Amino acid sequence: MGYWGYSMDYDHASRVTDVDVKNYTSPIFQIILDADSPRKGFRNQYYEDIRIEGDISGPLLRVENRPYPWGGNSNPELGNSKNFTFKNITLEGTQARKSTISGKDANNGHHDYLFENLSINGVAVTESNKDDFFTVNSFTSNIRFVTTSTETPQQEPFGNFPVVMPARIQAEYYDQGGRNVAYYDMDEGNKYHSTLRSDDVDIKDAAAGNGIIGGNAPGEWREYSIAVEADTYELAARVSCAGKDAGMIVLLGNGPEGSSFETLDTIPIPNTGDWRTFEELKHDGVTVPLGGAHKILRLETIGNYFDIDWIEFSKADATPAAYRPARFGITARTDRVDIIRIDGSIVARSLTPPAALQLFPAETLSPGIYLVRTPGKIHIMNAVDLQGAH
Ligand SMILES: [Ca+2]
Ligand SMILES: [Ca+2]
Ligand SMILES: [Ca+2]
Repeated sequence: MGYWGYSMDYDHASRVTDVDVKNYTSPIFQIILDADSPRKGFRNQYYEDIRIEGDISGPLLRVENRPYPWGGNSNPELGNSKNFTFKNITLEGTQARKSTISGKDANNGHHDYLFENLSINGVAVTESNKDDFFTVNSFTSNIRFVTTSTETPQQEPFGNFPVVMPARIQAEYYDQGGRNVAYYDMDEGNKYHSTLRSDDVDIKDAAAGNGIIGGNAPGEWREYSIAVEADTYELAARVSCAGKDAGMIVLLGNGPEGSSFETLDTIPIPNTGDWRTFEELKHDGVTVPLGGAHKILRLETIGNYFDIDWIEFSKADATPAAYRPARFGITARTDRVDIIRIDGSIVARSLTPPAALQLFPAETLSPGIYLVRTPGKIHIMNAVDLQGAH
């Protein structure tokens, strides 16, 4: 692999990715600019995910402005080469000589070269050890060696455990893992500058630490880890919209990677008159055909923009264990609720009347799994404690 000056266009960007090289002993990346080249310098070249196996008898990279060994102008003036990226390049072996980046003079040099995750013989090449591997002369600038994480971030439930359904899920408590893993948002940063999360999802602050997700552009989505049984549920969503033709789909996939999504419901979202006017939309008879202890719920925008506060799954014959990633993970809505530790001790009990939940004492319900007993039913509750979130 190398540059052959006649065949390269000066301003023709190129991209080479995903290559394995074996038993090749000459320089792998070689750019020699001399007067035989028809253009001046090269630009915008991109190499990614290239693995070279074995020792090489020369340098890994050789970039020079000089007469080509087999001829050419003895005084080449070939302009500046700029903007080369070498990303995830691995030489599984040694180079016999140091790599070189060598310009001719101030007008014929090499600038803006980025080496991201370059590894030579098991050593990551960085700013601190680059001189062990590279010789770079003074007719160059902005030659950088950086390492970044190449691991795909893991998708994790926001509150450490999947939310046990039936429950209400605040829209802003989507999974952790970041862009393209736990959510997709089309523009960087939060355009509403909420402090609830700090990523690209466009969260608005509502009262008392509650978040609203706005800026739901078509195609954007967020995912939520849930535990859910196969059953038929009532689905509710609290939304607002001042536009028209808004909507979302509710999908369920296998977790935690969330593959094999199937659509549970399609929710057209009407104009509610104002972005600050919310309505609770309800859909009966939403069937979850296949349950699981760690499934992925995905909310995806299919129409125009809307705002969403939360989504809730409930069953007509059950009390929703409303999930709030706050001090306690439950809101009781029945005349009788016991919260019980796995060892059987009761930590909280509702009083009748009125139907208020009394905790014993209020601050001792630490994060963990509890059983919630309501008349005729036992539920599992995941209580989480998130610093600062209520
Ligand atoms: Ca955004
Ligand atoms: Ca958005
Ligand atoms: Ca909310």
